[in-house]
Amino acid sequence: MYYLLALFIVLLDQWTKWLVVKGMEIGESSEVIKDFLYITSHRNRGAAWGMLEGQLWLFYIITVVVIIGIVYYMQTQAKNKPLMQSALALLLGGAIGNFIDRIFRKEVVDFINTYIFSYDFPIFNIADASLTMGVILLMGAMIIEDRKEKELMNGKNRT
Ligand code: KNH
Repeated sequence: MYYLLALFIVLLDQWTKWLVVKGMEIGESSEVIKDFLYITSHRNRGAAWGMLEGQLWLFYIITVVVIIGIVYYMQTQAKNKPLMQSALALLLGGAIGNFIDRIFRKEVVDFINTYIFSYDFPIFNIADASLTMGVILLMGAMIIEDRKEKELMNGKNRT
């Protein structure tokens, strides 16, 4: 079941956050790849880019809605659609990972500090990466499913 993939993501996310919390002071930064990748211990009380700082209740509600939506979607639409199911598993794992932080820490631990996209790209974590990849993969899966249906329909019309 794809829930195992989601569980793996949650465990990986929580383990890396635990390592950062235990092993680093807030604000401390260690270089992984010069001018490219650093591990910087950071906390975020908001959503992406620190939006809606401190609105924890709003985040709880959105996250619960997101999780329910994903599970519902997995059980209905995404049945025997592996690409869509894995995208949903990535989203589920990421959402739960940050949800755990928000419940137990009242903030999210971030540590992946990259300078690829733009100089001031926000520091994020495994859960965010999983969410972002899930969003991209889900959009891809929808496009592919849509194309398949069109071909199927055209095939019927042609015969
Ligand atoms: C990450 C983001 C692009 C755009 C949103 C959507 C609203 C609702 C619940 C969550 C939120 C999200 C979900 C309450 C880092 C499940 C850093 C964030 C996004 C999303 C726009 C911190 C994640 C920046 C807390 C991709 C953010 C970033 C969250 C979703 C890129 C769709 C780079 C990734 C690689 N994370 O949402 O400090 O700002 O870790 O938890 O905000 O709130 O990610």
